[in-house]
Amino acid sequence: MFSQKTYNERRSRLKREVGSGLILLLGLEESPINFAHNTYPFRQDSSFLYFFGLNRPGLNTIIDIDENREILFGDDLNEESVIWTVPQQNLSALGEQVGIEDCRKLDCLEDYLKDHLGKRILHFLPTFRHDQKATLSRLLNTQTNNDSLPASETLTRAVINQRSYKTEEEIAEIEKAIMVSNVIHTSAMKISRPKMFEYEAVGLLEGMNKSLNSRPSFQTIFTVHGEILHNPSYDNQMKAGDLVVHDSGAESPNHYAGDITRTFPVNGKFTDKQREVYTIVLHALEVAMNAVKPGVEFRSIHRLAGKVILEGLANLGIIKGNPEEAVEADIHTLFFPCGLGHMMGLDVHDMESLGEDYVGYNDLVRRNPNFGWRNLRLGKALESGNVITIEPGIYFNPRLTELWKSAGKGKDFVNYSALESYFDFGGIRIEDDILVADQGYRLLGPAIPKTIDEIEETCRTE
Ligand SMILES: [Mn+2]
Repeated sequence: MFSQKTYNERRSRLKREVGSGLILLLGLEESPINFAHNTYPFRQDSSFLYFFGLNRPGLNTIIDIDENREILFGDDLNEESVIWTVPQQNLSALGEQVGIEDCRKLDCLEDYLKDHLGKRILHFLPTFRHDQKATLSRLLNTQTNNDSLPASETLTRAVINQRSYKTEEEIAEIEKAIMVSNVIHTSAMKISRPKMFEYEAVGLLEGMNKSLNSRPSFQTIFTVHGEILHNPSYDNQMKAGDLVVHDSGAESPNHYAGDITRTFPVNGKFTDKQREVYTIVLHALEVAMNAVKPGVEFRSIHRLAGKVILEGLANLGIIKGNPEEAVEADIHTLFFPCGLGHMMGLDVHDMESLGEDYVGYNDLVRRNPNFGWRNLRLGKALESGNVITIEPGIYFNPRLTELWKSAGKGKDFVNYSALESYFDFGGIRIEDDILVADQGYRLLGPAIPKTIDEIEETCRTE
């Protein structure tokens, strides 16, 4: 946990920005897998962590701006708990750690709301879990079903506005997470070999994550079919000549995320064809990073990366015509149908539960609804203090290619017969995490092997 001062300052600022009313900030409950007492590992809501720091289920809070009061609601463990759990701090001790003096039993929250609802503005954030929606629904004493509950736009925007700019202590946390990623990614390169199954590698790598007192910040992607962007299975047997796309992250002790992708050859040596495509993606990453500075719209950097990718593919004979015109015609989306990056912080896709468009877009920059572009989570101008990922890729997806070809899409720019020889290639993505700084960017965490030479060298050494 950070110091009490950090949480006090964060809440003070929130109160100033929201102005008046009551803020109801719900913590999360345990989430059952197959029966009530067999639960997923607990992880607190990120906005709750941001303002209250407490990673424990069964807590809710009220920030009463008008009466300048902050209340933590929760229950102390009962006597029988001595059988089941280790001693835990009681509620008032928890509150004290994060600067809250007023601590009350959980069921007092309902009474507090009853006394104040109707007379005051109530602010709450969008919910993303059914149990949260149900709790909110019960607390508001409404029959309205789930999604129609109106979250407070004022509060949502205020929270996003605070969480979008990272302080030095937050950046230090993110860098701790990337230190773990460094160990995991270099280990992945060393341990992977032909005949090994993907799940064998993933098991070792996630175990390594745990052994460093950390945990994955999202579900690991580790696949020889990198052309499928969210490939959730690890059933393939790796073979010589395959490329592995390994996209994973760790969560720091204070719950900040890292998100790193590396692509490497299973047998430790890139083929000429793989080197050619890898070089394009790495170049796109470098060009994109060098374009980062405050005031630059991220959508323009995404477009720039798309252009670099098409120029590279033109050199390989896959693209014909002018790359500038090709990118204007959205041809890059055939190879790069996802976004160049996203905000990162307490969530790997930071604040996504609060609404992607609030986080990544504004009145000046609206989301482009076209294929590929609509998956870009961040489009607006970057600002100093933002932490973002940069993750260009080239994906040779045979099914997508067939769809385009049969629809006659992109025929003026795509040499489909040349492209067919890449149908067994897979995909390549390279991803780093950066801080937008006053003059440009700062690479976060240690330098993780990234060039062809560095990767082959890492694969070679034990
Ligand atoms: Mn990412």
